[in-house]
Amino acid sequence: MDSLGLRGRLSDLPLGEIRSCATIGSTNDYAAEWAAQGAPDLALVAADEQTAGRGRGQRKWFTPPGAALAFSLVLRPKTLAAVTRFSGLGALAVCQALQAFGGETACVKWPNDVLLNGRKTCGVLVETSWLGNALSAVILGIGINIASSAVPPDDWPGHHERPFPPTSVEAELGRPVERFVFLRAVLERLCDWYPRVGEEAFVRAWEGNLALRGEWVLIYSGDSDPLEAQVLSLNGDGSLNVRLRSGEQVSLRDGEIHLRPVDSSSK
Ligand code: BT5
Repeated sequence: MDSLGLRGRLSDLPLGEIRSCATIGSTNDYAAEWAAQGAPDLALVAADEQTAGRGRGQRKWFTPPGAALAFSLVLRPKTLAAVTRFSGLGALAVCQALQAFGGETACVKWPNDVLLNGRKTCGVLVETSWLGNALSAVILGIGINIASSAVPPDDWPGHHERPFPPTSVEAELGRPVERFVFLRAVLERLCDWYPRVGEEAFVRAWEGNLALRGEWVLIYSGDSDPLEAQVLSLNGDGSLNVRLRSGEQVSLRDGEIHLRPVDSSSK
């Protein structure tokens, strides 16, 4: 199954196996099933369109045909790295690919978004499969808006008002970008960083591309009142160090956490 013709384009990358199709529910769901059936490390599944693309929690991810990149990798990490690092792996690879394409302002909004000119071009969704107590696979899903028709319309049911409005790579770069050329650029960087995801150098590269560093943000987690804090740095496990107004430093773990600049909180 390779209806997007990706095997020929990506054959020299160290991917495990490549599958692609025109329409799928969610590439993350497909990858999780494939992992259960024995998909190899760095197996890739990509789709032109997703009918049930997912974000974190109950949120939806908009992926109309012909405009976006939607793909998932099955990872079988040999060394146990904190799962949060894999969100960083996906986001850093996209961020660096955008920079290589001339998007100098590309940065990673912790934990799982990539911004270009302060707008969301990409979301990363990391999920895990377990066999008993043992991690069997990490599913790393990435959605990137390439053409402007990939951007969810305001009346789309999954739309939420956000301080980082959605945009596309082409809209921000002001030129056409061939989707699968960009996919290749992302995967090159991802395959390059993957063996080093447990290293300090990886965390420092991720941290070097963090959005909102030094800025005061509101941190939303679950239903509790937002906390106001200053973004400081990343820890080795991928958690984010912040300083509260009281001066106390705390570290945030991935999950249902959202950062908002303080001055956009009323939006
Ligand atoms: C994310 O979640 O940003 C992770 C999105 C991951 C999508 C990929 S596509 C391949 C793989 N297969 C899947 O099923 N998923 C992954 P979160 O931070 O929860 O953001 C979700 C929110 O982003 C939604 O509630 C919308 O407000 C917004 N959104 C939905 N579609 C969007 C799009 N195409 N571009 C920008 N924002 C979008």
